[in-house]
Amino acid sequence: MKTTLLYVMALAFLLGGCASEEQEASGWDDAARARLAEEVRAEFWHAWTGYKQHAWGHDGLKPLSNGYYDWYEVPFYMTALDALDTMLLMGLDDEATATQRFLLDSLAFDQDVFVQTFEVTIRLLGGLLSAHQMTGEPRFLDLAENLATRLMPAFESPTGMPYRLVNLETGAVRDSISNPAEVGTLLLEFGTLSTLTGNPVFYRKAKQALVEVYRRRSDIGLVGERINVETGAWTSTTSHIGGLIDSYYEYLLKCWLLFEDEDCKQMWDTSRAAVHRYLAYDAETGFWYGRVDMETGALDAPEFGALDAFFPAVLVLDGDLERARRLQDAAFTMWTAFGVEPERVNYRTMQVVHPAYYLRPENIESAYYLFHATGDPVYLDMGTVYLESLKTHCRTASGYAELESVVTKTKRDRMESFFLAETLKYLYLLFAPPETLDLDAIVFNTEAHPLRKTW
Ligand code: DMJ
Repeated sequence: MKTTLLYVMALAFLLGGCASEEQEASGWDDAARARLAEEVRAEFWHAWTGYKQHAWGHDGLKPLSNGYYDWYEVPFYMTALDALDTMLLMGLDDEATATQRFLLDSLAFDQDVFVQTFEVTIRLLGGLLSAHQMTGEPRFLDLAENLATRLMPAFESPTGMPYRLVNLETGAVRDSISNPAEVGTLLLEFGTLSTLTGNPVFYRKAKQALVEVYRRRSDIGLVGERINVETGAWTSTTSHIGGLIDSYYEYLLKCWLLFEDEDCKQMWDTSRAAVHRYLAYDAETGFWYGRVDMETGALDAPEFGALDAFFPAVLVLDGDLERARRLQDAAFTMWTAFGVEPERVNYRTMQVVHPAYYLRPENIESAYYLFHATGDPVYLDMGTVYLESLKTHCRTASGYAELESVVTKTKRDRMESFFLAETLKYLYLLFAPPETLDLDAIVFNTEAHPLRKTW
């Protein structure tokens, strides 16, 4: 990394927003924050250069065997595209320019492969849109439009809810059993594309999909975790805020924040009320959101996990700081109880239900939003714990590895692209000076790609 850049960053901290008295009293002056931001940036550099050395031209790094993996028969450079806007935010400008050049030369979506509509939308389409907005490069927008056009056949189901898989070349579709997250987490990206290209069809299709999930909520206002996009019938009626459902709720609110779409606000307001009423749970161990039956609200399992930990961030955006703080306290307990958070825990007994840690960002993301909203240094303290845990348990010679188990701390040979897109981005932004990114001027998609309202 360039020393001049480091110097400029340090200076920015000194000149930039001063720490509040509360922060200084707790030992968090600007210099302390600058040190931590720089440490996170160095860890990003470590993982990025490992990816470059061992997995360049592929989707992701295998950080134990120093190999690579691809999601499909052809690579889409998932980690490079997912990490690009993080580099830009960290001021790694030369590296970002080189990566941009590589992506523009290499990305091609005319491939005879079935891809996952949701994952490709949040990682690739979201990455292309934020890259376009941050660099002003029109070819990123062309690529985004090309990709989204190839994804469009996914929406041609009897209900308008997209199939999980679509072939980018033939438009053939597969896999009719989907879930609210995969159906309902497309509108920020497709909607942004509509506003930037002037073609409303992307917004219309993605919004219809979201509405079709909402329409099928139960009488008490909850959704299940699996749905057939051809018949519209629920195939699993377990309801919660975790994986398979999580970002459906996130996008109901964020669609209102980004597009001021009143329908989204109304859908969010109704859904939020049901979620608070039936899922929230005060246990001896803290304030949690559990798993219930969507029809009756009867408790299915007192479980919460790494993915559920996005919800304090959503509560902050909703202006509900009281619930956000309490839930974040609980989510942080889940992290510290094991040294790193497990994928799922029983919050009554604090026994692990699913022991893996996939380098997920949500716990950190929520601490970042809470710090932004409150300025409370307790969230900076949390940030140092996350960073130390990651370095202690997940760092390898070439990057960062997931954990098979937070109990044994056995590593797993995979580094997901969202580690660079989200986990280290949120951790960096937590410590970086506020002017690094004006959070009030953007809305993050669920993969932490900032989308700017330019319309
Ligand atoms: C990311 O791809 C997104 O944050 C998604 O919403 C949930 N799963 C991962 C991170 O855990």
